[in-house]
Amino acid sequence: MINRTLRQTDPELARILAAELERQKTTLMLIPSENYASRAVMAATGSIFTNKYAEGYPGRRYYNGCEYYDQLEQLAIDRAKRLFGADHVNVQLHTGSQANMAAYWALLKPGDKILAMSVAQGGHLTHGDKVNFSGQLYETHFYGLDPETDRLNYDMVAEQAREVRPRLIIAGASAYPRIIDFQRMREIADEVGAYLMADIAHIVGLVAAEVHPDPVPYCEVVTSTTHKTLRGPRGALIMCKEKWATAIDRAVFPGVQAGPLMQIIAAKAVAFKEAQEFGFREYQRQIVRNAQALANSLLEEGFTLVTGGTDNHLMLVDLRNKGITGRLAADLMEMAGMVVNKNLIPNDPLPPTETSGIRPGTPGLTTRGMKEAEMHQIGKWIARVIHEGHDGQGNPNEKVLAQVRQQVRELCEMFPIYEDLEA
Ligand code: DSN
Repeated sequence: MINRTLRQTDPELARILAAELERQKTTLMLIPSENYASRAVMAATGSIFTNKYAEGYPGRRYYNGCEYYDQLEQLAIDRAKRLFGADHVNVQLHTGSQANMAAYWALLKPGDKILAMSVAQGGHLTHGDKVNFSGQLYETHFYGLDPETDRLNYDMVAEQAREVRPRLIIAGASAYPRIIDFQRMREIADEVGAYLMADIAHIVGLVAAEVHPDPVPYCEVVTSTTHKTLRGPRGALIMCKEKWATAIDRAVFPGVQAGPLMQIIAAKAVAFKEAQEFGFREYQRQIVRNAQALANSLLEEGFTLVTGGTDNHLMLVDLRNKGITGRLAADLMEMAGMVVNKNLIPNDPLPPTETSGIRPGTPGLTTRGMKEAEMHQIGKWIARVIHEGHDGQGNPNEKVLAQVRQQVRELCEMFPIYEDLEA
């Protein structure tokens, strides 16, 4: 929080924080993996729980003085188990990458085969990409999307699984706008004798609210982050079947992590409580309705969407028919106050630093209380920026971008966020 103490102790940082608060208040958050944490989540994150080492688990710590840390971690675990109906939950993971690392550590030996969706088709770096530890430690094979539909084709995944005979199949993606059929993935895994892991970092809130099919009954292990659709602190968790509880806990500590971030675990406990409160399900349903409204607004403007639309919180816009790269589109949109990220589209001819697409999402906009009418308007602003916001040579049209920036600012004022935060 920006407060007098910080201003007095470190005015330089306080200035940066004040500027970032202003940015968050006055711009539209269109990055689907971001959200606005509640004041309660931030209060726990910035609390005295930051002061303690608590290596180990509740009742089995390597440090003294952990009475209240046992209580808070158990509270987080119990709430997460209830929220997701999981046999066992580990809440100590610092990041989604470390959650995946610990899951592989528990399930696999170095050199084992993994079958997952490639980054080029919407998967995640930690699902076996060669530049990541997962691609270096394990033999990785990738399934893609159906070239006709850009959707998962489970028969094609099954065929590949029969050829590869992986030890682990991963279901989950960072840029896939459609429902994932975890039951079908389980059938494929069973047919070839593989474990099934779901990485639900993006859709976790939708899963918790039963707006997306639940992977927990079908997977040995489910990993997730806690700061995206779940709207908690920046962090992660692992859920697993009871049979894997000890292996997962050992893989997390001492396997890949040492001291847990107890202030973040406290904030996770808060987020799990908030996710069980009245309103959370409706929030998740509105995220999807908003994504569909934004998708329709973009379609009306002649944009091409990968798969033609969305079932979840994000959409992938293929910009090739607009003669603009994802990088330039995202940069122009930022100048107009709409913060989105560039993203590869399936079989993208451009590298990840340029890309042919953008990946707008609606969790943050929905947290601000925006609904379908606002999504429709935002779609029109995106279209204006991409159609008129540059001269075709990569140079911004300052006048157009300033006009949209002003309209965005006015919309943000109508749907305020962190209004009462001290600046
Ligand atoms: N950075 C996350 C995302 O934006 O999807 C994945 O790690």
